[in-house]
Amino acid sequence: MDRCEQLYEQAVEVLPGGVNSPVRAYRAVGMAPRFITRADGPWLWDEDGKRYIDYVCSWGPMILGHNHPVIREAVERAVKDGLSFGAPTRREVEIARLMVELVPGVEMVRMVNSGTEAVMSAVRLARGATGRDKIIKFEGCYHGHSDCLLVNAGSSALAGGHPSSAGVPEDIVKHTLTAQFNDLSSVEALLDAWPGQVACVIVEPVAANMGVVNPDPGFLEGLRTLCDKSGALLLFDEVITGFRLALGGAQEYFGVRADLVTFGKIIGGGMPVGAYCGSRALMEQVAPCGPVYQAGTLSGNPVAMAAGLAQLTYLKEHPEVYEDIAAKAAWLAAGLRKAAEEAGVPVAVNQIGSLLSPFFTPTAVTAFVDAKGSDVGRYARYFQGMLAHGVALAPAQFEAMFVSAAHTRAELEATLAAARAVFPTL
Ligand code: KE4
Repeated sequence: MDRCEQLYEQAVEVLPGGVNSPVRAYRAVGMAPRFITRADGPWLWDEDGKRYIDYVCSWGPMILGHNHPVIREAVERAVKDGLSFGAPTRREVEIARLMVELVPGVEMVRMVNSGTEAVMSAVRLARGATGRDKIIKFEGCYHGHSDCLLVNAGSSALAGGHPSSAGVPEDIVKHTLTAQFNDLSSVEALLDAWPGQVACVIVEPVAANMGVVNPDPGFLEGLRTLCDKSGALLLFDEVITGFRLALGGAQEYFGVRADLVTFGKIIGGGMPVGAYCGSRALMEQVAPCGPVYQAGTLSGNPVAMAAGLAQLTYLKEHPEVYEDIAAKAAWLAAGLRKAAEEAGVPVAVNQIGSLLSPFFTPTAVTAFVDAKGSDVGRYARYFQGMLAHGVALAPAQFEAMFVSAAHTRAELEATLAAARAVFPTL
């Protein structure tokens, strides 16, 4: 038994599944999880001293790679002034002004402590602003673990066999309507069935929690039109795509404007941060300005703000990062397709910007049904083989791979060499 396995034995005694977030338990890939001791650039090290090329990147925040000096030094400086005050600070104003500058259509920002909290609050605001109860989400999309969004969810809820969670009362779930990603008619049917009752349509502009599935041309534009016609607000959950696809996120990348936008991950630079944003008219309905209540002890935490502000400022000053990481991801995706073809293994690799996902299926993956039909057992064997070759992928099929600015050609080539060795064994 290696040290990770020994530690896991202790962990399961005191933590449900031995983890503080389900996907980390490696249940979808059938092995004991790696316990990480440190990270630097594109690398992780585990308790057994093994080094891995990291494509989880903390599930998205580490767009510049781990332990980036600009972010580390900003945190070190902030810590010296104190960890938390429960009072407004200059940095909260600075990061909010920067997000208003960079994100299309955003006039005001409210900081919270996670993507879940951001989405939960944005849905409450949509309901409060419209006076409507229903929301429309998409099967296989994941928006955090707030009650009304744990319905046909993706990510680890799906991988773990509970896309709709126990403990959520039917009285709450009944207001959450489910459509199909890339199927505008499924959205129109729900809006027609519940005229004047849908507060918002919430979507991951790029579905990244069923694996990566790109929006069909016209899909996001179609959602915009349907929302305008029905009076529902369009809510882009950009916890993954925000500051990842472009500085202005998916709104900039696809040229489609949402009414509300949620963020997490990258805006915290690795610290716990989420945010929901929108027009002044909408956001000034949030307490203390308006009747929609939301609060948080550690919201806008000064150390977390320092990390987030450092990362967003760096990205603004180095926009070339986006072309770099997208090119790296495209090169990797092409290499994976070639390696799988040479091994005679049916693999569909979806890639957009610095996000990519391999699906073990002979078909194209353009909808949730395609992703769900992929061979998750083969993915598990692929994961284990790549890990043995020093490459740490998402420990579940219904996740994304993240490429950072710290991944160099050397790591990408090592990743392809590992894939060429592993594909023929699957
Ligand atoms: P958090 O509460 O985990 O910060 O964010 C929830 C969330 C909201 N919206 C989207 C689009 C998300 O992808 C997430 C969280 N992403 C998962 C990865 N699929 C986080 C990893 C985990 O659950 O451990």
